[in-house]
Order: sequence, then C-alpha cells, then structure tokens
Amino acid sequence: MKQKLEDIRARAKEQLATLSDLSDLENFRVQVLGKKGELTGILKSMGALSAEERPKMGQLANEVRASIETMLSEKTKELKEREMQREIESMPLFDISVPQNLARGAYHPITLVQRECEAIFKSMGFTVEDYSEVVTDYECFESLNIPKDHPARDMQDTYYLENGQLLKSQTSAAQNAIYKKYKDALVNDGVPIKAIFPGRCFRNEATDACHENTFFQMEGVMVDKNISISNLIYFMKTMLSEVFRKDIKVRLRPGFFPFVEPGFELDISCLICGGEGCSSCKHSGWLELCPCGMIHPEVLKAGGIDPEEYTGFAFGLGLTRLAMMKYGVKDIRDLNSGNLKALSQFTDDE
Ligand code: FA5
Repeated sequence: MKQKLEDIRARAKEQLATLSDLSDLENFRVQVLGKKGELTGILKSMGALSAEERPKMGQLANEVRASIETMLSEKTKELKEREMQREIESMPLFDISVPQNLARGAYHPITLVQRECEAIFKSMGFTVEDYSEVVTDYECFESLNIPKDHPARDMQDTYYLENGQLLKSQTSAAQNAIYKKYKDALVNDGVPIKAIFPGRCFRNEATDACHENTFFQMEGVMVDKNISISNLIYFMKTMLSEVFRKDIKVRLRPGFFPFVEPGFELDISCLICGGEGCSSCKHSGWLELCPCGMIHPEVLKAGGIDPEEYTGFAFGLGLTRLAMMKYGVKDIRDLNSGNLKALSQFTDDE
C-alpha cells in the first residue's frame, strides 16, 4: 500500500506538469481525490490493514493527499495567471498619443432655438421641410411676386453663381416648391398645408450688431379654406410664449413684402436692454423678428393653388435674432465667430 501511495503521488506530479487547461485540472482532481477517485479508494481499503499498519498508512495517505492538493492549487494559480495574461495580450494596445479628457462639445445656440421652434410647431401639426441653399431666381424672387425690375430686390442683394443660380436670401424661396408638393393633398383630400422650413440665408450687406451676411430664418406657411389673420396671430403668440417661457412685449405694424397682402412686421421689445435702446436693437428698443402676412394671391397661383378658394398665412422668423434674444447675445457676429469660449456656454435646458 505504501508503494501504491508513493506511485499515486509521483504520477500526480508528472500528470499535473502536462496539463494546460483549467477544465483538465478539475477532471484530474475528480479522478484522484474525488469520491470514486484513486486515493479515496485506497483510504477505503485501509480497514483490511492490521491495527499496527493502519495509523502509519493513514498518516502517509493524508500526507500524499495534502501534497497533491498543494500541487493542484499551485497549478490552478499558474493556469489562471496564464489565462489572464492571454486576455491582456488580446486587448487593443493602450495608445498614449490619444488625447484624454477632451471637453465635451455643445450645440450651437442657433441649433438649440431651431430645435425648440421645430418641436413647438410639430406639436401644432406642422411638418418640418428641408430646402437647398442654392436656388433659382424664380424660387427666390419671381415666384414670390418679385419680378426682375422690382425694387424689393435691392433689400435682398445676394451672392450669384456663374450658372445664374444664387444663395437664397430668404427662406421664402422654398414656398413655391412646398405649395406644389402639398397642393394635391389640399385640393383632393382637404389636408391643410402646414409646414415650416428652417434654413441658412445669405445677403450682401454691411454687418453690424444685429445684421450678418449669413444668418438663419425659419419660414412657416399654413394654407386652407378660411385662414385669416387671427390664425396667424394665434400661431405667432403661441410660438413666442413657448420659446421665451415668459411674457414678452410684441408689436405688430404694417410691413411691405410683395409676397403677402396685407403684410406685417412683428417686433419684440429688445431683451438685451429691456426696451431702453442699445446697439443690438439699433437704439430703438425694438427688434424686427418675424415679418408675416397673408399669402398674396399671385404667390398661391404660382404654387398651383386657387386663391379664390384657399387663403393662407406665411411668416419668416429670424432664427439668429431669436437666439440673440433668448441667450442675451449682444452682437450677432459672435454667433458666427467660431469662438468656442463664447459658444460652449449654451446648453439645452430641456
Ligand atoms: C424676409 O426675409 C421675408 N422673407 C420674411 C417674410 C416671410 C415676410 C413670409 C412675410 C412672409 P426680412 O428681410 O425682414 O424678410 O427678414 C426676416 C427676418 O430675418 C428679420 O426680421 C430678421 O429677424 C432676420 N434677418 C433679416 N436680415 C438679417 C440679417 N442680415 N442678419 C440677421 N438677421 C436678419
């Protein structure tokens, strides 16, 4: 029996040295030390020994068991370390040149107000349309009742491409396409046209605290039977009270735009100076924000809509100026400056 026990210890040592897998180790443990294992079998047969032999063999068996258990735990530790090493080696290398702790970006204030306005109008059933920045003379002027020789063009001098197209000077340039897109649903299915179309506009003009050569507007139109100025005023009021979340002073005064009749200028009391007068409002205390009016019959006709049957309103919200007022930006030029110190302070407060 002594020899058998020594053999088990020697074989265990040899066998363990060849194992390289944790699951093989477990099989080995069951095979040698488990309930039906080799060593357990020997321990069970000890009853047959003489009273003199039994304690000696018992002691030896315990020593063999303890040494096999020690070898097993050392081998287990070795294999676990090897496995961890393999995992580490398979991980992507740490690249010390990758910049760490970069400051997070923030949305541009104009994007923030644009999204806010879109959400407000969507909740009132308007669709949001996208339109190109390069448009034709017809889209930007002719279809809006502004023929080639019309003096209203002087107010909106813009940048022309060699092919005769131009950078749109107003989001109204999308009106004609929107009417044509939705007129069939209006006439055949009685679905009112309710759309907003935000976009970047360009004008060749001298810049100051409230004028940029590149700025954003958001146009809105609604066309249906029996649309009146009351509908226009309701939507304008709802939009402004939701954007500013407080009462603000507005005034509506007559304004001329060839594509609306009647036309209005909607001004808001300057929120930079509280209406006292400052450079942001050209010292008038008021800021032109959202001209609007009832769509001119000729414009509806150009869009394929019968003005005898349908009426509508349109507005052209100055999104860049709205961002100025909402965030207290005194000079419009700061918004296009790319100055991250200035721009990164705005956050979406939703
Ligand atoms: C228009 O552009 C008309 N298309 C608006 C309109 C639409 C009228 C539908 C009626 C019906 P106006 O040129 O006033 O109008 O510009 C509209 C708004 O855009 C202004 O009130 C102002 O808020 C903003 N805006 C105009 N020019 C500039 C500029 N150079 N810099 C910054 N914002 C400007």
